[in-house]
Amino acid sequence: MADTAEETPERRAFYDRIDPQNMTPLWSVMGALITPEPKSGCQPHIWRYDEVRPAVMESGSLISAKEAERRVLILENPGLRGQSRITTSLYAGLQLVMPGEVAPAHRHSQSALRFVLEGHGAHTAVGGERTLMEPGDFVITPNWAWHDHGNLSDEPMVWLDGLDIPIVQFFDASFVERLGQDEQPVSRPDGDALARYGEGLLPVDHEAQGPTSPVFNYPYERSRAALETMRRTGDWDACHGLKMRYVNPATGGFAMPTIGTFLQLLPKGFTTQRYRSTDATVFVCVEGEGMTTVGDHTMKWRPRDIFVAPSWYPVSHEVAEDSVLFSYSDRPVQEKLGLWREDRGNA
Ligand code: 1HN
Repeated sequence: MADTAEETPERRAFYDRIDPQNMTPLWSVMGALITPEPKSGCQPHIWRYDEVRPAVMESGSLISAKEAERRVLILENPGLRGQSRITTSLYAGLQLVMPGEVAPAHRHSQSALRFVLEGHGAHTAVGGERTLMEPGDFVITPNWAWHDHGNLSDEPMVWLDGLDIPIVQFFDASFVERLGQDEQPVSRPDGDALARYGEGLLPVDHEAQGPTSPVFNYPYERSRAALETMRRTGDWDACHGLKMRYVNPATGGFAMPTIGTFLQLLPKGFTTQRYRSTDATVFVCVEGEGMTTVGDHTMKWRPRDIFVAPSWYPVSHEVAEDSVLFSYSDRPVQEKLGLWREDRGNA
């Protein structure tokens, strides 16, 4: 198949004639539409927390969480500026909630995850339950669930927001509602969802209420302890070290329908084999220090740094210390559509 058919004066004249009818020839664009492998505008990039933190803190005196509704600095992929995307299909932002502030209750079609970077004890409420958040916690807001955030601690809290905004945008399926109160009524004690659904038990007659995990805070302390116990077997995957997927305990599927989330441990001195997959991935360093090569782009990272690997770019990690990476991607969507592919080692 020719990439682009040759343009002759006769053809050009024809294209010009059909243009007012809102038609255009496939043979001029086919090569760009159907590429032999993924060709993304998304670029490898890193946001170093030390470098971006001052701007996040400065936003705290520029506008209140209430006025902003959500006080967030969007992380825009340099190849996708102006589109509010960190990858082609996903959104990311750094959200700041100052002591005493509330981010008012609303709900929307987009699903959201929070990955806590800084601060202790601020909370988010989902489905009538509050959860206190600590660094490394992975917190979910299912789509169309009321949610509000508050900070009763005496320090700022910053987390990474990950949303499926571009996916919902693609389907033109966005709705939002404001509750009209700062905070939703709290009807369940802290920790109820985790006790009910996250202890290897389920209520005997439990029926899934939707595609999202009923557990909405996966505390880092527990996930980290699991990795530490598992490392004793020394069962390292050549491409991933020890990589776990956050799971919806009611279905065994991903915790969120549109966003796959992962936590991986790479032991000191480990270098992973080159790996590529079609799900562009956002990584967050939780602990340790290392270096990731994405295509021909090498990025050195430390805790709280956020970096991106676009679809089908070869990825290799090399760590100087025991390191933990959280990551998220659109893998559940691609799997459901039969599109997801990976390539281990030969990338
Ligand atoms: C949202 O609701 C939150 O609830 C964060 O914290 C970021 C970005 C776009 C649309 C809604 C939140 C968001 C958002």
